[in-house]
Amino acid sequence: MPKRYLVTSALPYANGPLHIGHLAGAYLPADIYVRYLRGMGEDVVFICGSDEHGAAITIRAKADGVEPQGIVDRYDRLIKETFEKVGVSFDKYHRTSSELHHETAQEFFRDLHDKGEFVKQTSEQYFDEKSQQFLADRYITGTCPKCNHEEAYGDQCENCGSTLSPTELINPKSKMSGETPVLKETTHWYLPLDKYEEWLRPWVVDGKLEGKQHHDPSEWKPHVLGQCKSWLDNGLQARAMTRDLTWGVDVPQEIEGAEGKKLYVWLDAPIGYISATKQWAEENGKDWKPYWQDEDTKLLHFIGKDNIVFHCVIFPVILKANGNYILPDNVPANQFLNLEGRKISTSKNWAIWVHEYLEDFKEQAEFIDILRYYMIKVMPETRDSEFTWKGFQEANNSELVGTFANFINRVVVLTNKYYDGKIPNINSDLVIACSSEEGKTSSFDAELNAIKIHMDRIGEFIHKYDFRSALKELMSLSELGNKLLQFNAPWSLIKTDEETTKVVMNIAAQVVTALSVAVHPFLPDTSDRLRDLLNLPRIKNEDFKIALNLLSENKALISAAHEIGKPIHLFTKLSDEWVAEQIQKLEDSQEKTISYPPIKEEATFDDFQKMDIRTGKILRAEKVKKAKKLLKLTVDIGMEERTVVSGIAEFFTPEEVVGKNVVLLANLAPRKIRGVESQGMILMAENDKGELDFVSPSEGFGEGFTVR
Ligand code: B3M
Ligand code: ZN
Repeated sequence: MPKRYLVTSALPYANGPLHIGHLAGAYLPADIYVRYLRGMGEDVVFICGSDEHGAAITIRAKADGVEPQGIVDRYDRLIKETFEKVGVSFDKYHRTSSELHHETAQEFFRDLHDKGEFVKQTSEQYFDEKSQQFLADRYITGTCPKCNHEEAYGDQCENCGSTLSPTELINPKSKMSGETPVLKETTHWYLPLDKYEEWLRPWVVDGKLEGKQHHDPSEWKPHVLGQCKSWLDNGLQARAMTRDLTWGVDVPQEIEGAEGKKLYVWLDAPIGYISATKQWAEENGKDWKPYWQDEDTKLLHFIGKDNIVFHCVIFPVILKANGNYILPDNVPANQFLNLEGRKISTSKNWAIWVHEYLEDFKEQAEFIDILRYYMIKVMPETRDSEFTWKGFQEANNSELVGTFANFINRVVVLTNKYYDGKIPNINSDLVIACSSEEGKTSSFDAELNAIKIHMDRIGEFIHKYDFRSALKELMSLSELGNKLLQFNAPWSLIKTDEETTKVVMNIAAQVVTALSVAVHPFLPDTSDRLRDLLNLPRIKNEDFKIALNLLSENKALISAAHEIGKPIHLFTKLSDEWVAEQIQKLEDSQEKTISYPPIKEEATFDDFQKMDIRTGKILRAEKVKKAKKLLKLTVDIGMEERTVVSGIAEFFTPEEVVGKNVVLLANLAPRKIRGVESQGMILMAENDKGELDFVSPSEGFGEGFTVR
């Protein structure tokens, strides 16, 4: 048994929001695992954070005309907030742009450098003369030499899947400037991965490290092992651990030739797990070292399948080369989640963005957990899987409403009706009908044992990273409750045998209480609502274990005479129209990919000060003859009236604009437009389709106040 657990989820790139594929891949499974461990009273730390370096971020920043720091600040905040709302319970969500991370990553680099683990090599790489920089693989596109796809990347063709190197591309183009790059010499530090094969192969294939059994390789998912083996079989090669970039962690400056060099993002990002743990320890008065350096720690990386090689080969090599660190016990990577028959695609906007989903349904508390439930149900654990809104509806209607909520509701209703909401006191020797098989008899103790068996099995599946089966087991616990009611029919039994009815209803309440505990790792919010309904405190660490212990001693989870609340709707049905609406929304979003114009050149405060901007109110408006786009407006700016010719006629009629509060650039040089002198300019907001709208101060702020 491990003494403690360190669980990590892949650090999301801070260059865009999270979609459901991310959630199902690396975050939900880890969250269930960790919540379960906490419930069992284990010592566990759950780590994640934003990956704020790498080519994708610089490209995004360039495209938006902003600094990379602006991009990462925006998405770090959004991603962190999304995780919180959807209940992913990291102990620390950190950032790789933090100082602590830069220091930690540099220390690693320095250590490996001083130990002589790197090989310095000079090679020719593509250089963009226009933007004066070397181009990392992802900054170059061109025609794939294998399939002739015209938009292959420098490291990979997404059309045929081949791994490429930038010099293989036909017609290479720089993504920074669009120019054809030239080859230029540059020197980098390489990690000769092949040098480590001697221990790496037995570690991956047999789970053996230095002759000792390190982990059980049969616990690794077949597709993870398969990918690792194929990497090993294809022969490992030296991989550059530095890049010529302007954004990232600096190569420690005292190392000769460090100038202008940054750490390769795949060297720095996994070290982010360590710096995040350090930050967590500092904030909580703990020692981070045992979590990374003590053999008794079980280290687990939850990731998506595109990150397997980095977590199973490159990062372990780095940890082992350092010498002070443990290696992961397992890397339970998931495959990909597709959406309505297509691959999720950020660039094509074929995705369900988690923050948008949360915003759309923020009024209905249960929607967070319906999403969690359905994503666990279709989690791509061993093969690619599929999210459909129809499936989402079915999971909600038949399982969450039909099985889970329905059972709970019946128990709450009957307990209120028969016993004023108080759990009945019972004679536990009485015989009842068994919940598992019609016609068999059972007892209070036997039913508690049946509950425990389900809860134990939930744990066993979770330990095997089989979250889909764990969820099914949870549902069979509700099913047990439904059968208990069905076979004992308390609604008729009460007419002939009140005492036995009490036993049935008491057991039913035990099942509901067990559900409130067992559902917590999967649907934490539902657990909270259920505990509130039962008038029991919300779930804390160790509660899963405490419940198991009580059950094994034939003790009740909820005691006689305890008063529960009135019936509530935990989940409600979703209609076919609702499903159609969601699909429509997805289709519509296809056209809605917004492109933002780049930020203009910097302006000084003095530039801004030159402008005299005032609030005003439109008094009169008329069309300008023979000009489809123009309206002639009379604007009251307090001290005087101005005539302004404005190009808004395509969007507003004269009648509509009279009375509008507007913002006016008042010291713009007057200009004759179609024979009318325009004395200023109304400021309008313009969206990506070129549609205009007024920028309007509130009523009472309308006439002649300054805007600054
Ligand atoms: N940011 C890649 C990804 O999101 C990368 C993971 C880092 S884990 C250390 O797919
Ligand atoms: Zn190709």
